[in-house]
Parts: sequence; structure tokens; C-alpha cells
Amino acid sequence: MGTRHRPPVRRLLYAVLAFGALALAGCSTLPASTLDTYGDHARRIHELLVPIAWMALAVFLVVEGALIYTVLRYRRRAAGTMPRQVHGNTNVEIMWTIAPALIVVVVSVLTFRTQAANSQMPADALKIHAIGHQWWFEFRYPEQGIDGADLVTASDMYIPVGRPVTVQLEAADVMHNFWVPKLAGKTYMIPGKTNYLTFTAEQPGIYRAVCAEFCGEAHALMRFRVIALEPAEYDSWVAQHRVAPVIGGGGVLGGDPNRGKELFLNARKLCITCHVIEGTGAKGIIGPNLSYYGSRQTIAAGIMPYSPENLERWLKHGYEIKPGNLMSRVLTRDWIAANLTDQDIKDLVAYLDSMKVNVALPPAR
Ligand SMILES: [Cu+2]
Repeated sequence: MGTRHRPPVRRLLYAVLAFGALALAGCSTLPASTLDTYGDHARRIHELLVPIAWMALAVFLVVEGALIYTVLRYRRRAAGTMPRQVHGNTNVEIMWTIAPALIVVVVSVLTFRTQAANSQMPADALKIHAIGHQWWFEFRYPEQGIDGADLVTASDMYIPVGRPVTVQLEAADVMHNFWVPKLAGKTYMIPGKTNYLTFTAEQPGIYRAVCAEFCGEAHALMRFRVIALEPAEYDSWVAQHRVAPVIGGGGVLGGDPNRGKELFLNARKLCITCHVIEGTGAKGIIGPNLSYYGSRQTIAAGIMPYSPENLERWLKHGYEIKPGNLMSRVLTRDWIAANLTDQDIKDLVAYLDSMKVNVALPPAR
């Protein structure tokens, strides 16, 4: 006799159950869970989700229960027998028309209430412009700039805890979508159209966030962090950021930050073609503003933690780490081999790492 085989249907069922269990487990443990909220906007959506989920469960149980009951109760028992045939039942038809209509009304009222609360824009909210680019997020602070220029950063959006923030959402190229699951529901960034999203972070924390709209080759590698600081700490971050960065510290990885700065500002090394560093001649606007780069949480739009070692890897192998990224269309493998020595890269890392803002960082949530 051969070995016993499980019927394929049962194997499929096991696979579906296992996948479902894993998926559900993921909902509560991933750092980007919408079920674990730290902001008013996300919490209101969660509070809407819960009653709707219970209603959906009740509908599921009633419908599936009736189905299973009917299948068992009226199954064919003996050859040639037929159950009693009936045509229509007015009471049942009225009931199954009214019940769904009532459910839709309840869901609509709850949804409109949540939408109204979530679209409020208090006048005292902090205004931040968020701009989606392929494939990174830019953040501009018009209220905190100097001499009419915005305070600008990228990939890390700093906000104060307890104060509403109104984010003005725009896109530089294609559609993107701004989503901080633990703080606020996702909102589109659309070229030529401005959307607004207001939310308040209720606890200090570093919150993961993503682009939630497929926007091209590196979409899956387009992330950011929202860093909610206590108000005094946030004010300190702003005050430090309003001053042009200077080289502080002696350099990392054996690099020379002063030589790194010279390389950075050397037009033939191309950094200044695309990047700004406040207070220097670097005024390119295609790529992210790199002022105070040494305080970034991540490199290459959220795809790896910030460290001098990772920054060195990024500058050497960006074309492999984030395929499609615009910098690698210019800084190809061949261009890097011809124009930057290993020591040049260490010096650039030392320069970028030397510009730091001192704030006490909150826990990652
Ligand atoms: Cu995107």
C-alpha cells in the first residue's frame, strides 16, 4: 500500500487557515498597525471600524447560519422524494429589505460623523507641507522658516505632541499617499491638487509611515518617520534647525569632514546638482535637503537605519540597495568607480554625519 495522502481540499483549507492566522497575528504586532493608535485621527477610524466589524460578524453569522441550516434541513434524504415547494414569503422579503437598509443607515451615520470630526482644521494647528517625490517625502515648515524661506527636511517629520498638525499634501511627480497608520488615516498626494490632513499625536514616539499608493519602481521603498516630541523638545529642534549646520565632531569611519564638505561642494562630484545644505553653496532642489543629515533616523527614505556604515554602503551601492532611485541614474556603478575613491566616500560620510541636532528621541512605537 502507498502512503496516505491528505485530500487536496483539506490541504488548501489548512493553508488558508494558517495564512489567515498569520495575517491576523500581523495586525496587532507590526509597527504599522491601525489597531494600536496614538493619534486622534487614527483612533476615530478605529472606533468606526469596531462597530462595523461587529455588524459584519452578525450578518455573517445570520447568513451562514441560515445557509447551513437550510442545506442540512432540506437535503435530499431518499431517492425520488422532494421537499414541499413554496413560492415567496412576503414577511421574509420585507425583513431582508429593511434589515440591510437599517444597517446601511447606521454605518452611514457613523461614517459621516467620523469624517466630519476628522476633517476639522483648527486655526491654531501647526502647518507643515508634505510633498511626495519618487521615492521620498519632503517636509516644509513655512511657519518656522527664516526670512521667508521654509525650514525644510526629508524622511523625518518632526511634530509636537498634543498640538494639532495640519499637513498640506502635494506631489511633485505622480500620485503618492501619506500614511502614518498609528496616527492618521491615509490621504492622497495628487499632482496639481492640494489635500489637507489634520491630526494630533497624543504620545511622544517615533512612528513608522509609508507611501500607500503605487508610485513606480521604488514605491515599496518609499517610507518615512513621524517623530512626535514633547513641545519644549520640539521647540528646541526647530531652534537648532533654524541655524545653518556647522561641522561638529571629528569624523567617523576615518573620514575627514572638512575634506568631505569640499567634495560635497565640488560641482564635478555632482552632490550640489540635486541637494541643499543650508548655509553652503549647495542649492540643488531635485533631491532631499540634507541639512542636519547626521540626525536622520533612516537612509534612503526609511529603508535602513541611519548609521555612518549604512551611509557608506548607500553612497557606494545605492543602485543595488534601492533600484530605480533617481540618484543612481547619475551616480551609476561606473561613475562612482571613476569619480569617487573609497576615501572620498568616507570623507563625505564624515561630513554628512557631522551635522547633528541634539534632541532627546522618544521611543519607537
Ligand atoms: Cu509614493
